[in-house]
Amino acid sequence: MIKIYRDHDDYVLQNLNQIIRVQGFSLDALFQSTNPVEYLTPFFGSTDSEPIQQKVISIETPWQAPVENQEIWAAGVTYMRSKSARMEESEQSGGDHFYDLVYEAERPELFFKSTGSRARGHLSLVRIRDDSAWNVPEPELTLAINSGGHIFGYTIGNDMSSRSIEGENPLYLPQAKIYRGSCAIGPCLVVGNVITPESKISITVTRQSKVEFHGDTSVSQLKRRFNELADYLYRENEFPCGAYLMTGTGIVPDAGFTLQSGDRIQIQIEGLGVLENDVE
Ligand code: DO4
Ligand code: MG
Repeated sequence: MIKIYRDHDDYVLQNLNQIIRVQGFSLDALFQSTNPVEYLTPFFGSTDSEPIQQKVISIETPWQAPVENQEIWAAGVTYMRSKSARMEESEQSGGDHFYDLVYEAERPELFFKSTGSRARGHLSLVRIRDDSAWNVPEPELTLAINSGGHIFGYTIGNDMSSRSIEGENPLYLPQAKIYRGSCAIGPCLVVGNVITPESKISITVTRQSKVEFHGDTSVSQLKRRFNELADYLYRENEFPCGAYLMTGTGIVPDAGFTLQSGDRIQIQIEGLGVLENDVE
């Protein structure tokens, strides 16, 4: 397992206790490689690599989102909890039936979420829309898929969402999902098979030092297989620099909860670390 952290234009790679700052590394090249581990291994023996201390990698270190020219997409209604929450929020608009249908359908819901330049990294700010009254974070296991459609790694994604806009009309989904500061990715890209059905996903929202919301789930609750989601994304499409695909949320706070400015969001996925962002 190799972890890749992005520090402006530099990259820090970690393989167990070996941590190096590397020159000439490109995420685009990694996502274009047919064998990502083979692409990464020579960096650990290279004279251009500078060994650095373990303490550089701590939860207090800000990192940029590990994204270059990868598009970031998302899957929806892949957990029972997401289906039931969406059906509740859209009952009045008559949109509830669509969520029921897509949960059972062979074709998953997939939507465009962000470009790399718009994505926020670990310890940067995420936003809620000024014209939205009901807002939530969505903690999502995120797949790294190479240009050939092969899943080779994982990261943590936060699919920030407006539930009021989404609930008003399902056709407003892009406005509920895609706005400035609506996507966070990080803290790093993990290359390797680190995720199992037992992997736990959890989220804590802290407001003025008090836990306002906590929830958890596990990957076993995901209704779809990773390859099924990746295959649908790549069907009739091409991703010359690969793509990230958020796999949907299995944790949705009850209707009384909405995010506020100043809230701290911590998303933890076993094997991947913690992605922390405050709300602007
Ligand atoms: O259909 C609406 C969005 C669903 C979503 O983002 C999720 O289930 O995570
Ligand atoms: Mg989502």
